[in-house]
Amino acid sequence: MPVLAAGNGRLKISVNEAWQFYKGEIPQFPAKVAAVDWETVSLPHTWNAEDVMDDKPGYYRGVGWYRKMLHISPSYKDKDVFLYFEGANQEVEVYVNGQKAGEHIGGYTRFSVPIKKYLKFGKGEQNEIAVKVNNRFNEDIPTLTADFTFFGGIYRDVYLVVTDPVHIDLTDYASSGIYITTPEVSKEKATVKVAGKLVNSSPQKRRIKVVTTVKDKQGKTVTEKATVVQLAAGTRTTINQDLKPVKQPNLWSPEDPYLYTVATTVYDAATGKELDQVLNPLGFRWFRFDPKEGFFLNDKHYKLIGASRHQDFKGLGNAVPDARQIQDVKLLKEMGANFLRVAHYPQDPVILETCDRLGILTAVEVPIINRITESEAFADNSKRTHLEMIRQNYNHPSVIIWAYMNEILLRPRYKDEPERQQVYFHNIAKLAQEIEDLTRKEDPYRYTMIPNHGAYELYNKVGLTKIPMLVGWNLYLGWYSRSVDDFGPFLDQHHRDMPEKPVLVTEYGADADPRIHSFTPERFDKSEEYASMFHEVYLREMMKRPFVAAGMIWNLADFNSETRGETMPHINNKGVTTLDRVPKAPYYYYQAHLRQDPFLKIASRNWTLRGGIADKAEGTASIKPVANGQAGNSVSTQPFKVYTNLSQAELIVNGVKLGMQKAVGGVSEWQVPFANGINQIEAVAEDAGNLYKDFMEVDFRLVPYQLNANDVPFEELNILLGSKRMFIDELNQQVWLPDQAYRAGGWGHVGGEIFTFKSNRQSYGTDKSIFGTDNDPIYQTQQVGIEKYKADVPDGQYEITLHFAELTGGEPKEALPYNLGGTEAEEEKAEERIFDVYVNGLLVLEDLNLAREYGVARAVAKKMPVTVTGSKGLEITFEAKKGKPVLNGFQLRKL
Ligand code: GCB
Ligand code: CA
Repeated sequence: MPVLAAGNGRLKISVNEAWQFYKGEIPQFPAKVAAVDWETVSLPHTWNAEDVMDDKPGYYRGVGWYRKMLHISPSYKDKDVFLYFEGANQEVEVYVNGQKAGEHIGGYTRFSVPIKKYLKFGKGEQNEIAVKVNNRFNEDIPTLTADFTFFGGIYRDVYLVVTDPVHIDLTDYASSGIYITTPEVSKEKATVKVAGKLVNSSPQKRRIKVVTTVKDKQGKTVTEKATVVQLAAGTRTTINQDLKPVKQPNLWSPEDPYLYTVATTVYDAATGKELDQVLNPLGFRWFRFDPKEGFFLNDKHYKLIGASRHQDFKGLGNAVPDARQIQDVKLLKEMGANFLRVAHYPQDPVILETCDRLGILTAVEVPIINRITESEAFADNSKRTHLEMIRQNYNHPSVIIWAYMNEILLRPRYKDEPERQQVYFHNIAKLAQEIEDLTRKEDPYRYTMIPNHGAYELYNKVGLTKIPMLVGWNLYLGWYSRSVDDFGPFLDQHHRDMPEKPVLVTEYGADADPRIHSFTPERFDKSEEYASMFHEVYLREMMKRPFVAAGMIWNLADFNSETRGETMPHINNKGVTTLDRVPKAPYYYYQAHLRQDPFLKIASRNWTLRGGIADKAEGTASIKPVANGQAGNSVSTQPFKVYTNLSQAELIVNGVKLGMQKAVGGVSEWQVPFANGINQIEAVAEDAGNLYKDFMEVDFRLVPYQLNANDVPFEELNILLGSKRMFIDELNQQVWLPDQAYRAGGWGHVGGEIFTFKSNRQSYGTDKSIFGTDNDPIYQTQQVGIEKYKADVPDGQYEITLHFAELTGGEPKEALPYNLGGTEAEEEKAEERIFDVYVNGLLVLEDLNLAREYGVARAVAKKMPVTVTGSKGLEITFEAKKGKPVLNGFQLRKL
């Protein structure tokens, strides 16, 4: 299909509206369709937008039918007619008026179905289009397993295409039918070659003229070639055209993504009538990867820094409108990136179109992930999808790499049968070699790549670092394993062992749940602060090493992964933006490093609701901020970061200057005294006489250091037990703080220890998602063996809420398609516990057995009013009957 608009002689128009949809089989199709309980939907559409987010494991993977009546103009009787699908996941059959017109396998590539011979052209006559789509697991179709959700449906646009019987082929793997190459490009000149596939479906032989015109941005023709060919009736042919070189071409680059347009027009040679036209983009550039020095485009060195992107969006699944997808590429460009890894599968055509326009270089790949099936059908489906990918995207100047096989040795099959495993490895290498050979033959002008996970020896042993031209490593040192300090040495080892092999960091990232923060960030705590640290280190280490050609953040945005539990069930939180593309701090960090224009942003500028305990030394703070017009001098001092590419920045908090701080590695940091209520924070930097500013308001919930102090009005306390992280509950506008050991005048636990997850799956607290709440982090940590919880509140009326969840035991989880550090998952043992809870001596919960009464991993919140008298404060006592008592969360509210 034309990547740009269709020209004269060809009609291409979307048919997205008013499809009827039915989730399920229609066993007697085409009979009985009328009896089906259809609902009306519009494309793009998925049937999994909701069930992937509910508490029940799994989601519908099976058949869905779509049906639509289409009136076809009688004037198309002498034309060819096609349905063109941009993508449907993943096995598709297309029926026209009850007859099967075509089928397609693979959820991420386009396909066109000729439907002419099944159509009725009578005036007012309706044609029934029915499409059966199936997203079941099929062992012969990649992807078999992966860390993302396989949404079913016709989730991209569908078009009706009408052409003259003589036309440029749109059934050559659904490509545009035109393949443009630029074998030699320099500043002085560029050669252009075009291979065009032509069809004559008419019963007569035809003489046609094919004119290829290259136009610059202004529409001026810079080179042109006409070829006259004879097309026998009912045949196809390929023509090859060598165009006169373009002198002094405008080169395509990230700074100046200059695009030419190639129009291929087919005329009737005798009458001169235009029969068909297809437009394609053309960018002149040359490039190479050097194993020592990295990547060069047009002889200029570029460190390729960017991200991978999944195609889903909050609430929409994978059925995302074009305009929303284009925004993602803009988001990447605004980050200052110059690279997009289109992972793990080819995406909507607008993605590469936008990369061409914005100057983002790309790698595109087929979704062969984690494992293969050693069947011929699997190999055939893999290769065909790969071929579709190449042909459909052949003319995009933004594409420089074709990739395949992501982390194919992640927990390889047959781990207990070494000999069988060798055969499996051999079959993987064989398939890789076949795809490699196919790619080099199809497209000798681009690079090939396999992205591996960090099992360095294994990939070398199986040969997967030798077969492709480029080696990609997906590295999570400091996340799934070891420490961020091991990242640099890993790269150095690659370079020592394979000095001739260019290396790209095809993935790296750390989860950040934007609701979680910590000033003592740790691996797996999901705090924005840990992720920031991770990205700061990784970018620095890659920048230091010229041999590292590229780094691709995993991921541009959070994305759906149905099997995931953890703090935000079903979502992988490694995005530098959220599921609806709100930037997290690392996004701004990249802006500070990658953007050329003066840049300054508050790192956690979207963390607007915060809280903390008043500093101990009351009244001695050097400044006295005023919040809400109410004077007070108690503050909570917390670290605060600004990202900038200027040399220094200043911070002004509630009108008080906190001084200049030098930016070290793009980071300026202060200790900010937050007052209770609204705090105004302004960051300012100066460059060449211009001021650059960022501003935010922080709504700060100050908690008194002493509960009986009157410098801070006490309202509520929300405490996470067994946790060093904070949790922001936006809905309830509550800030949850980490627990502390009890201290007099304050609050805290007495006895017990932090819950540790006894599984080889890795997690901060449990990785189980918690039923009955969206605030999973409140329940995912706990104090085990707790004896008391105390709060030295003054006499008065309070409400307390005790939060519990049983974190041990439950259904064993199957090995999940992620967690690169771990081996096969195993379940930790269920612990039996029965305990009593007393509040100021009154038995409030007797024989509490969480597992028995509520089941494993279910949120239990017990709320009760309490009157405190006699200056005794509040004391909650836990008495074990069996096993160890636990407490996950504690809330205290003044009535
Ligand atoms: C990987 C995979 C990617 C996962 C990612 C993760 O290495 O290639 O599909 O989403 O790790 O977050 O675990
Ligand atoms: Ca589209």
